Amino acid sequence: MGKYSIFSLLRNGLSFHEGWEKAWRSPEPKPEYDAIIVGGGGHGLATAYYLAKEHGLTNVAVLEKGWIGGGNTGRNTTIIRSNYLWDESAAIYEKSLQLYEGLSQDLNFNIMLSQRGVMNLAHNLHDMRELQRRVHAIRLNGIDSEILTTAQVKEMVPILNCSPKSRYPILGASLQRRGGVARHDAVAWGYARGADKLGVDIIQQCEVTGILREGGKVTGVETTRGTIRAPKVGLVAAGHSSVLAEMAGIRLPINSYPLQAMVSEPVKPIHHCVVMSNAVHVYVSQSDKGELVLGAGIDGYHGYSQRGSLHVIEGQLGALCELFPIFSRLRLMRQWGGIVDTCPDASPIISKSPIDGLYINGGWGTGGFKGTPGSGWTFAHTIARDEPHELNAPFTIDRFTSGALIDEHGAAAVAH
Ligand code: FAD
Ligand code: PYC
Repeated sequence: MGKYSIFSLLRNGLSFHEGWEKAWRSPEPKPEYDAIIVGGGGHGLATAYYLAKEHGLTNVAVLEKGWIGGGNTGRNTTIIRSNYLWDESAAIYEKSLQLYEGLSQDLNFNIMLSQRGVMNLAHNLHDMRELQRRVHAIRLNGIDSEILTTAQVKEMVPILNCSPKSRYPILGASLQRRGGVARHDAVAWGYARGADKLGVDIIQQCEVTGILREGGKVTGVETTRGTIRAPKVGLVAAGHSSVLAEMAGIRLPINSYPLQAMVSEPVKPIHHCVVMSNAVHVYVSQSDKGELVLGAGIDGYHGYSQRGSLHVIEGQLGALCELFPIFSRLRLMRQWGGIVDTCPDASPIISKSPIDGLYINGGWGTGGFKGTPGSGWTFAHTIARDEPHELNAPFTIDRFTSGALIDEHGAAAVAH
């Protein structure tokens, strides 16, 4: 108890936090590990955590070129849900949501999960039919999802402009009540702390610059901190998946785009669920601090900048003010971007590769935060056993040559 008392807080504050126990170590890289994970975002850290926890593989390093969670993990708008069309996607995203539901307890770290509901608006007959078809498919998979009438939408979100005369009339919506938000940094930090405690080395400021191979097998990586050897290497570098794969001579069917978001000044609680509009490319939730968290679609051009274009912001804010006239006088505080790697079918790759011991996880596009626990859990299985779990077996690289695509453009929602 004394450790957490007000006196302890004061003592640590006055001593410039010198006495705090670090949440994870900062070790020097060893010359060799049993497995290396490239990328210290949520997916990479979750993979390392489950490798250690579920498979007893603890001689593992996570190599991160910047700081953990500094990529898309710390830049996303924190929406989680499992309302996908196809059985393959429903299974893996639902596994992820279920892991999220127990994650604070599992990691003993509050990820601030708030299952406040995710609503997708329909503005025309096509939207409505797509949502109805998807809600039926989701329910057949035993996952919660429902269709709302315009009146039910208005009751749940009174500040939405539901007038039939509005520029974007609302014909109805889909709702997943178990969907919501979770604190993105906490997810990365919780997994980092959990993995570190199990013996995983988390090595920041360590960029992978080459992938070592001998006789068709991976043997390690070149980094800005020297050569590190391992018989198993997992690439989990969203935003740079194809750059990393190229180092091993593999060409991925991935396109990289900036995706941006912004927050308003904080206001009193006014918006109690997540509302997304695919057709007009805007979505909004309210953070615990009171800021409105606003997102849009991807930029129109490929790029590796973490900024985004002004015209996307103009379109997004125009749509926001049509849908929520009450927000038109809000001031915006910050805007930023991330780099999203999109696959042609808007589904991820969690797969073995043509090189023995090299595994690839990427292409989560605009929607991988919700997938973080499920991705790490299935990728750890794939790496530890050298074969996919049944949940990620459909998400191979081969599907782009076999034709077994998993088209999720509808469920990928606003951002595609
Ligand atoms: P990252 O967190 O990007 O981790 C990859 C890491 O790899 C980075 O830290 C990077 O520095 C590192 N790396 C790259 N190259 C190297 C190298 N050569 N050597 C070592 N390390 C390297 N998804 C949702 O589900 N819900 C949302 O609401 C949502 N909103 C989004 C909003 C925005 C603005 C953005 C940009 C994305 C959003 N996403 C959302 C998508 C989601 O953020 C990503 O799909 C997800 O975070 C990917 O996680 P990750 O751990 O794979 O990637
Ligand atoms: O996948 O739910 C999502 C999402 C919301 C915003 C960006 N991606």
